[in-house]
Amino acid sequence: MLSKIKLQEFNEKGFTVIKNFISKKQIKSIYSQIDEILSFILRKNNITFKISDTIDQKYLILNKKNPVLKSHFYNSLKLMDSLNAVVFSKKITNTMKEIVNNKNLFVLGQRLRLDHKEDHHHLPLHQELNNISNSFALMWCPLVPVNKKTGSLCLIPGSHKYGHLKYKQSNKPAEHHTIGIVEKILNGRENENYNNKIVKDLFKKKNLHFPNLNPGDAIIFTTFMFHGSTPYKGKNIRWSLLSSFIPYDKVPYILDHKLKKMQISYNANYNKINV
Ligand SMILES: O=C(O)CCC(=O)C(=O)O
Ligand SMILES: [Fe+2]
Repeated sequence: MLSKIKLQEFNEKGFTVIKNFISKKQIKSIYSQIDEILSFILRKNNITFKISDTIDQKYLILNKKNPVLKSHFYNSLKLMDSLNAVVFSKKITNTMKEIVNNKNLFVLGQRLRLDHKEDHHHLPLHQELNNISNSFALMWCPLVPVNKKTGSLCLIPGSHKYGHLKYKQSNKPAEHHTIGIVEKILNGRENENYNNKIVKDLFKKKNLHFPNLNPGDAIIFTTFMFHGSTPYKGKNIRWSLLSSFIPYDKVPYILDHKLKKMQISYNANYNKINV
């Protein structure tokens, strides 16, 4: 059972942290599957590696020797039964049911993200658009320790209360934004007209919250919560597990025969969607 305090926190701040949401054993099962798949790809392609190499080393070797196959591997990670077993575990689904207050969930977008020095990824601040609903919860669970220093997901607590905010570039995927970049905001280098006064006031260094998480601790946040990330500065790879948990009765597509796509477009007015 999730405590009342956590639920209250989720509703008030737009997010909550659950320590040890994923167990050491579950993390191990994911890593061991990754290890086997990576070793298989390297062996089959005659790419030299040592059995004693860590999975991070194996991944970086593949990245260097065959970036295309690295991408194929990356795209396949979400299919791993170990990852899906964790996402669909009773503990996780039951907790997410409490959080979104519905016993009947759709689960979408379960995947692993990898961030490391040679593949400098980070996401500018954004709300979670282009999903199948405007009312759901997301889980972000690092499999390595993360904090402000290592680089991490960060959030703007309470920002969900404004609902959907349209601003410059909000009509495209966050990975294509050239604004709302967390590092720039932290260093006072983003002097941008976001074309929205509320957003301008929100995207400030003082509003950014970086969680301090151990492997398996999860941060769970809601659709309109502004969040982004900074590049990983740790030695190896930041592996993180993500998934969306959607109450089935908040999905316009299942009720509106005129809708051609399940995903809600970036241009939609998310505040007017009333399912
Ligand atoms: O892991 C990250 O950098 C953030 C992920 C995220 O917000 C997303 O995929 O929408
Ligand atoms: Fe996101």
